[in-house]
Amino acid sequence: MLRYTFSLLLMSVLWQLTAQQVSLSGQVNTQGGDLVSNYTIELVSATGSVIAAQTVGCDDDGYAFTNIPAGADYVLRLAKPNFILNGVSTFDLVQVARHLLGIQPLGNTYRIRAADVNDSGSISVLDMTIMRGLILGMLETMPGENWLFFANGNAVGTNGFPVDLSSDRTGVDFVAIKKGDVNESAVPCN
Ligand SMILES: [Ca+2]
Ligand SMILES: [Ca+2]
Repeated sequence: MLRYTFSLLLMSVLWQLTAQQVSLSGQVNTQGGDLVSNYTIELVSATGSVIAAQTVGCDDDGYAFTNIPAGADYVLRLAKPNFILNGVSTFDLVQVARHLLGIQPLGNTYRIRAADVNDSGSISVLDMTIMRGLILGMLETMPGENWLFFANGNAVGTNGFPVDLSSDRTGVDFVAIKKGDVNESAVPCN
């Protein structure tokens, strides 16, 4: 019996030692297809532990994780700390005003989301007031996150983006938008 138990234990240890390891890679781009950098990306386990983290710099061609234990319940979390006025100018303010007045709709879900700087779910004069305050230096922070990430057209929430790593994955890509920048003039490497 003891020998049987020992054999089982040995098999379990051997299985864990040889457990499949996988890799994961992808890019973050603007909606126009420009590579975005200077962001952090974390791979988080089902129990909430950060398995791996990476800061992607201007010279990097996307993110890449290797030697990850295979599993189906990972999530990716992204964040891009950035100076708040990157890409935000009076030109954006005019575009938002024209959208609100019905003169020229922003016409694109990413742009519409970028204009909703207070994360209220709609564009209003309040968003314009915040943008104006930022441009004039009267405000130093924006409500919520500065940059937002999307996968397959859907916003990646604070819980992260679920990713199945039962096998190697490539091309797990995201689109990033800078809040307040409706004409995509933000420098993506900043
Ligand atoms: Ca709003
Ligand atoms: Ca802009």
